[in-house]
Amino acid sequence: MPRYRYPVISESEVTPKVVFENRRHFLRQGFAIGAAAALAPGMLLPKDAYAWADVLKPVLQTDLPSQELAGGEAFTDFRDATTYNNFYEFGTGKRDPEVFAHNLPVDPWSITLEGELDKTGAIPLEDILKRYSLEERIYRLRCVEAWSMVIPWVGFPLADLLNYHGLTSKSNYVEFESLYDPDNLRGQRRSIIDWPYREALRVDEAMHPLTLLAVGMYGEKMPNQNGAPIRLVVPWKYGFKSIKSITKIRVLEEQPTTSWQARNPEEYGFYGNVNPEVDHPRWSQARERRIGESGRRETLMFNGYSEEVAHLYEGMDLHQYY
Ligand SMILES: Nc1nc2c(c(=O)[nH]1)N[C@H]1C(S)=C(S)[C@@H](COP(=O)(O)O)O[C@H]1N2
Ligand SMILES: [Mo]
Repeated sequence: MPRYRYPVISESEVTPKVVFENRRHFLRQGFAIGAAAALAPGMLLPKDAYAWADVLKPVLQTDLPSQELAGGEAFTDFRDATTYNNFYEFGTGKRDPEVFAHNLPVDPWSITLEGELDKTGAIPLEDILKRYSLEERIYRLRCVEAWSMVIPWVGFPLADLLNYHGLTSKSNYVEFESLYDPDNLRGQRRSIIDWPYREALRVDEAMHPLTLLAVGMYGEKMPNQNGAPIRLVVPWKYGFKSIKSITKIRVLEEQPTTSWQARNPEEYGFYGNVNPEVDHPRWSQARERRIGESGRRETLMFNGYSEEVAHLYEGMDLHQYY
């Protein structure tokens, strides 16, 4: 019998309440300053300073959505969701992203679209945001390390972007790349994984209405440590598929290799679907720790989104395609 280990989250790993309150205040204020400065006439600011944040501001609502929308599950504390993170560009410690992600250069930001699309090119994020209407979506995020959170995300379906740019008959896979900038992203000065962080989806997964490009959470623009300014959220897959700080989207005919597959193909498959019946080679996936709770919950097939996504994998052996 294998002995399973679970990552432990100690109480000392989260910031005290006072720091959390300050932090929220700071985030809001910082946002207001950025927006106001860009609008003030005659100021010597670069023309595009916070152009995407200006577009985002009017559509964000700083109130939390009603708890009912979470289907009876409590939201994870904003504090926990922003102080217990995986973002290896800033180091492998759960606190590293909160401590170092102020170095993430988020402005200006653009995404380059390449490959099997009718329209390709580098698009400024503000132009992307102007095209689509943003929605608030409450999704569970289940990390492969057997912890999970419930987060109100703000974003738009990836399908909207792909439809706009036009898929071709050869559009079988969608690959994503995160920012590569070792001067600012200290984790990239070490070969933790094959940088830049790369992830990919099959095109039907990418086009699924649950697949979200998120630009905010908890009614705020995306905190740097959570993948500012734009990240993926694929709620039925392990967290590593939800790639942060996206700079490139490449549509391909052949299935690409992801950074996690390249690092350890036995442990991380291409699909990464949440599946309590397929264990990670070093630990069980049957249960999870919801951040903020003390006990453990049963992990649900496809993270509880079976009704929406199980049909995508009909006839596939999920032990083979993990
Ligand atoms: N670019 C990038 N994206 C990433 C990661 C990363 O290290 N780099 N970690 C992934 C993992 S393993 C998880 S569980 C989620 C965590 O998201 P959160 O920290 O916002 O909860 O981000 C994913 N996206
Ligand atoms: Mo993860």
